[in-house]
Amino acid sequence: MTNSQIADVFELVADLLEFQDENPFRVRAYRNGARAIRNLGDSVAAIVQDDPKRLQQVEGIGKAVAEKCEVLVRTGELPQLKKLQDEIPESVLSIMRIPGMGPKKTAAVYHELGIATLDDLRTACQQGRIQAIKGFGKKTEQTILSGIDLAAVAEQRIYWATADEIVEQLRQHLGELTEIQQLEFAGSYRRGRETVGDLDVLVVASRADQVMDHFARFSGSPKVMARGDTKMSIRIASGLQIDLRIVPPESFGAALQYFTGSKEHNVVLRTRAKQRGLKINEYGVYRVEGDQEKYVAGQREQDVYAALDLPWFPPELREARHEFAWAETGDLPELIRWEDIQGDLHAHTDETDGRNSLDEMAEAAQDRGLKYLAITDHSKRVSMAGGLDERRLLDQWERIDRWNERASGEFRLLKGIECDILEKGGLDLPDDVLAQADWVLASIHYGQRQPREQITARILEAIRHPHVSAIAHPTGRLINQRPPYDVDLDAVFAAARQHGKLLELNANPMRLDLDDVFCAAAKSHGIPIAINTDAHSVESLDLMRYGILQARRAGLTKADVANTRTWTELKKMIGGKQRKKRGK
Ligand code: DGT
Ligand code: CA
Ligand code: CA
Ligand code: ZN
Repeated sequence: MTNSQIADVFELVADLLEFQDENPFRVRAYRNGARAIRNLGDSVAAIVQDDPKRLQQVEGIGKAVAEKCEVLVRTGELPQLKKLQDEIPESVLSIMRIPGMGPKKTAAVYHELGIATLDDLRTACQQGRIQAIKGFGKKTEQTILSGIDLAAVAEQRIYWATADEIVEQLRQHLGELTEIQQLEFAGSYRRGRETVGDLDVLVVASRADQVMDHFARFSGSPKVMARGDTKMSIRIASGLQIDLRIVPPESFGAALQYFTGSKEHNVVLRTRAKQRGLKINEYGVYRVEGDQEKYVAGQREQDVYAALDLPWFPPELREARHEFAWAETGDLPELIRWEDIQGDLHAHTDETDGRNSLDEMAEAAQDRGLKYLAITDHSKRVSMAGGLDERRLLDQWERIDRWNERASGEFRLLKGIECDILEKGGLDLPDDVLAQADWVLASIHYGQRQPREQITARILEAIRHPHVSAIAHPTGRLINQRPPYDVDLDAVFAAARQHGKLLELNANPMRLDLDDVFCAAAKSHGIPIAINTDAHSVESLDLMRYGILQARRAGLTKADVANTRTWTELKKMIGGKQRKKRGK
């Protein structure tokens, strides 16, 4: 079990205990434990193997949580959680996850109105019965209503990053079998979609029955939904379904192509095949001659495409958007890769709400092969995070100057700031301070629910501001949790283009604002995208890969991404058009 899976279990326990109105101290012990484990550099599983007593020395992990970690790691499950789950209807959980609900409010609607499902809750909101409960108002009712739709989706789709963890475990698990000759994960996971509905696994193996028996032992004891000769589906504890298919070697490429999808991409292929007197399915490409079908291709994916006179498509592009038109004219983009990234333009330190010091962040960025890192802590308006006022910011920049003077290599730290765009408009720090920065991000943390005109006007004003380099998280969405701001992105694109400003693709797998479609739109406006981790710790500098994946889905190349440039090049790029505007 990974740390984040263990943390999820404890958070669930905390939620369920709180729902049952348990002692708040007990609830807090589990929440603190979950947070500590999520932030822990070492793997809990490894500590348990090595010396379980060490767990209690971790700050935030008490005796009870430490003992339960041991049980979890050794058995893969927690009896206490099982008991809670028996007592509380499962559908209640999805109510709890709605923004603004939480365990306490969920318990209130459950006990007062007997509401246990999202559908019940929606009806009750529409009938105005929720606002009658103590502690709820008309506004809460509205918030709940808009949250229900998000929650309904969240129930069915998990983050790509979560899917990726499970894929890694399943790869290891199936890797234990020597009977497996080929193994690949297809579906939306392979296409890198930001959320994944279920996993699709393809296998070439000499003994199907053994593979299936082994598959049934993955991750504790999953529920076997269906088992045939070549196909099997399981559901693991988290609720995720995994479809396994065993295919003959001469069909592996065809199956990989077919089950990678997307459905829409496959529809185009089928039509194309027909036009050529061919037939395509998950077994191969066949030439149709009278009532005979002759196998043409199927072993390798590229052969399948070649049989239809098509190049091999990177899976991220297979959404039937532009890929076929590009192939036609030979313009398939060479998609951005992680190795192309030179720097990261959004990172926090322990000066505000980051976990690591400036020195630690700098070292970690160098370890990852980056050539520059912009330190962009929060500005003072974000008081919750201990945002920086002028004095503290200038102090930090002085330390950055000194750091760069001391450093011998090529790597440098950039003097940056994530400057808040105030609710009433305008920036949180004075111009003469911002003028001294290498790199200024502007972003919205407050007033996110303002009406469209107001929030758009605030962002446009920031874009026009001479010292702003880029807009950080331009939509503010949290995938599966919080909808984007009601912002007019067309207006944002137009302004960004006019003023030579960059837009951020936040690489955090729960954020990824801009999404693939918006990134492609930004590109079509000629706006450079900055893929930033928004790292709040050294480990989260690794989030870059999720941003890259989304950028690839948008068809972005190295040239479309600003931080593939050296700092000298990038400085010229943000300086050029912007300085002209300033009349220098
Ligand atoms: P998901 O699981 O909802 O995140 O999305 P996918 O794309 O993984 O969809 P899934 O698991 O239902 O099916 C995997 C792939 O199999 C899908 O991308 C394309 C292919 N496929 C499934 N059903 C059909 C179908 O009815 N027609 C065609 N042409 N392809 C299909
Ligand atoms: Ca799937
Ligand atoms: Ca599937
Ligand atoms: Zn940030």
